[in-house]
Order: sequence, then structure tokens, then C-alpha cells
Amino acid sequence: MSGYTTALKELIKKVEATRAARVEKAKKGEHFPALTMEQRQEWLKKYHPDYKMDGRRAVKVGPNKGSVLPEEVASLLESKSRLNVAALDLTRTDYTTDLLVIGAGGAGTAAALAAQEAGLKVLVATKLRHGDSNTVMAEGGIQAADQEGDSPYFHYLDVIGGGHFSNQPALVAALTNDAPLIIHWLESMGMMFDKLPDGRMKVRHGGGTCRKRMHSAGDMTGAEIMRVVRDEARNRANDIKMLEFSPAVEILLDEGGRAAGAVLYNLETKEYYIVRAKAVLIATGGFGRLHIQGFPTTNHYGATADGCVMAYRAGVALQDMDSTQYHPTGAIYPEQNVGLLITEKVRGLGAQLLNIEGEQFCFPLEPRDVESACVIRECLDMKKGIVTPTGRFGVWLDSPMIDLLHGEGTVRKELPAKYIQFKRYDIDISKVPMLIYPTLHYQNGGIKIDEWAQTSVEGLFSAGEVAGGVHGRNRLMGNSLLDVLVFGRRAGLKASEYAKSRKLSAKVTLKHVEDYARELDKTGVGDNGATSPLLLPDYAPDHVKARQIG
Ligand code: MEZ
Repeated sequence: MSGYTTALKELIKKVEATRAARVEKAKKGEHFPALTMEQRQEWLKKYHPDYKMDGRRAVKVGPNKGSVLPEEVASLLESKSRLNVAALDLTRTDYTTDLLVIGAGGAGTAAALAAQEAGLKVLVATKLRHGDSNTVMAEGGIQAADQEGDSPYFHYLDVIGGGHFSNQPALVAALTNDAPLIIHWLESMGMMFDKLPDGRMKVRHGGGTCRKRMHSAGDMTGAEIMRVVRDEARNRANDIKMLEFSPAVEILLDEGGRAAGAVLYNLETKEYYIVRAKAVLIATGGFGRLHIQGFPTTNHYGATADGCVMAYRAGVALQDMDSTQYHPTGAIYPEQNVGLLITEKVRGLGAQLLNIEGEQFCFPLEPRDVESACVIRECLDMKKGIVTPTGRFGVWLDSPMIDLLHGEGTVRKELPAKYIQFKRYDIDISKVPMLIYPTLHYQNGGIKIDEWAQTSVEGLFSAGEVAGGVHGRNRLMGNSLLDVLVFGRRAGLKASEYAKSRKLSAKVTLKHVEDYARELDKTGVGDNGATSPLLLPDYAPDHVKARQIG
């Protein structure tokens, strides 16, 4: 455990002092009591970052004009397009396709597969490489009610309750009803799920679930899902063409206001490409790299809300964009791991959260927003957090309990990625606890869609984290991997139906982008100096930025 400083090693002794008694209790099924519904609401209001009014303001333009949004989101929506529309020749066509999929994570790839099966030619345009996404980074599992004693009905109730009854019921029904089919589909493509010796699925609880329905592949479930869907797409390369390092920067509409393609930007050559398509799907992922309220993030480098910006300029409303998921357990030590996801599976396997005294202070599997509020309360209000050498607050996540509860070697077997990520810094998480604090994990809201992933613009679909409504104001663990596949697949199917009924539009326009720019000017927002979509976060420190000028 030499990865910890001498002061932190001293504090770990307090955790060790209470561990044997805690393990004994856990073995008897005795747990720290969960909060009541009233307490949950009270703690959320007091401690969860979503309930703070700082760092928020009303957006001044577009379909959600007047809605209060995080400052980071509002200012992206109030930025100018990256395109000089007048200079762009829209009569030129670089690519034509039946379906243009923007984004190549889980949702985009699932959509491409479904559309190809329905007979479409698909072009997938992605900002980085195929698979660079939050899907590939998801760890703990995917929910599906496919076990005895469970049903989509119970899954539905958990999702609605976890989302504080703010979810769109039709989307939740689609999510939970399609879930068993998705597991079957993944297995048919060769996904290696964790299994019991008799061949049945190994399933666990996640926070806020009334049944064990978390299916996993170690702590690399998203990577395993992405492996199989990406391989499958590559096997169908005649019909699914992939353009990497080519993010979309605006949606093209036709003269009837229907989606008719997009303008892509080649990150390497800096050229713009005009793509014309019969249908368009936005599957660009979430906004973690906007670091809402200054939080570190678990998200991949490209998670900059691009899809929301493009859809918004095309006239599609967003919903619940002021609701951000802070995963309760992000690493805060060592500094190189700050923000890194510590999967909820760690708590699902029995590890407890402890304060500086080595005491439990919350039920470990509350819904995520409540669990995060508990951690923040313990550090900021109860003043029982641990301070790292760089001045960060956190609490202990007692991972050594896992081997004591389930047998020597369980940590290494069930959590191989986490084990390696800490071993690099000489911290053996099967022997010593981890230091954690909430980290920005997920965009709960997003583009408004219906249960077939259709937006309010004809021919424009949206699926995955970029779309809102299914999780309401709080997503439960394992429902995002499910969401990307359920709505990706549905989008692919519905877009196929739609595309087959249409010809390529005779003319494409960016009039909506010009109208939007005029609205910006008219409302006095003027020029905030920025352009969007952002595409990549800018981490250059001020002294470097100063030297970039001129
Ligand atoms: O759904 C998620 O966000 C997930 C599975 C995360 C995790 O804790 O592993």
C-alpha cells in the first residue's frame, strides 16, 4: 500500500479497525438503513449539485428559450455556428446515403446494424475512432429483467422511481420491454457475459433496483458490448461505411424542413464534406467534458454535447438539460486517477462507504443522486471527509471487504480493470480502500424523442445519451448501456421504414442556421466569442493560451 502517503496510511488504520465487525454484520444481511423518501428529497435539495442555483441561467434563444440551464450548456447554445454558411457550396455533394448516423458509440453502431438488416446503405460519421465513446468506458453492467422472479414490469417501476417520476412513460416501457431481447441479441453476436458454473447469467443488484438484473462482463461490460457490435459492423462494411475523425457540425434540412444530411468536418485535413441522406440519426453521446459545476468526469474526450447543439439549431427542443448525473464513486486519489469511474459493482459486491473515522454513514446502494448527496453531505456538512495531498475531499470505499465476503481473489476476478488502474500506483484495492467523491458521469436529459427515437423534425432521429426523457432526472446503473442499444436499434428500424418511403431531397439548406444566427443578434446575445459544436474540450492552461494568441 505504499501508493498512499504516510498520513493516509494512518487514516486507513481506522477503516481496518472497524472492518471485521462490519463484515460480520454484512454476512448476517444487516445493512446501514436506507433513507426514507422524505429524507431523500431533503438531502437532494440540500446537497445535490443539480439543486444549486449557482452556475445556471435562462437560455436566451431557441426552442427552450427561457429555460434555466447550466451555464456551460446555455453558452454553447448561444454560440455561433462554426460554419460560414455563405461560403459553403451546398450544391456540391461529397457523399450520399440512405441513413447518415452521426456518432459511432453503442447507439450509432446498433442503429447502423438494424438499418443494414432492413436493407439500407448506412454512412457513419464519427468525431474520433469507431467506438470512442462512453459506451466503451461503461463498467458495471447492463440491466434486463430476464431472470426468474423478475419482469419488465418491476424494471419499469424501478426506472420510474429512480427518475423521481419525471421520465416519459412510453420511453421507459420501450427500454424495459426490449431489454431481454437486447441481451439475447448481444449473446447471439458472441458477447461473453459473466455466467454461473451451470451456465445461467450471473446477475447483481444496482442502486435502486428491487431485483438482481445487472448483467456484466467483469468491470468492462461496455468494452465487451462495443467489441461485438463494432466487429459486426465491420463484417458488414459493404453496406456500413465508416468515416472516422469527421464530426458533424450542422444538420442539413431540405426545403420542407426535413432532415436531409449534414455538414462534416475532417479533423485532419480541415475540409468540410456535404453528406446528403434520406434520414439522419444523431447519436453523439453526452456532455461530461463540459465539466458542469467544475466536476471532474468519467466521460470520454469527445463528450461535448455536439448533437444537442446541432439538433437545437435545427429546431428540436431539449429536455431535462439541467439534470446531471454525478456518479457517487469517482476516484480522487491518486491525482492521475481523479474523476475515473469506480463502478457501482464495487458496492454491489459489498464494499461500504466510510468517513474519516471508519464509520458507515449511508446505505451503499441508494439511487445515484441520493448516494452522491450523502457523500457530499458527509464531507462538506458533517466535516468527516478525508483530505488528499492536493486538497480534494473524499470518503473511503472499503474494497477489501469484497474478498472477505466472497473469498480471496474476488476483487481481481470481478474487477480486473479497477485492480490494474490502482496497482499502477502501487495501491492494491483488494487490501486497501479507495478514496472517492462524486464525479460527472451522465447527461440525464437531452434531445426530445418519442419511443421510436423520432424527433420533432421529420427524418431526424436521436438515440443514446444525447437523447432525453427515458431516465427522467436520475438514471439508474446499467440502464445507459441498455438505452444505447434499445433506442439505437429502434432508431435504425424506424429510420429504415422512413428512408424507404423517401427519395434524396433535391435541395439542401442551412437556412435554419442563418435564422438562428439572426435570432442571436436580435436577442442581444450578440457574439459571445465562441463557436459550437465544441468538438473537443480545451484544457490548455492560461499561460499556454496566452502564447497561442496571434
Ligand atoms: O450505468 C452505468 O453508469 C454504470 C454501469 C456505471 C458503473 O457504475 O459501472
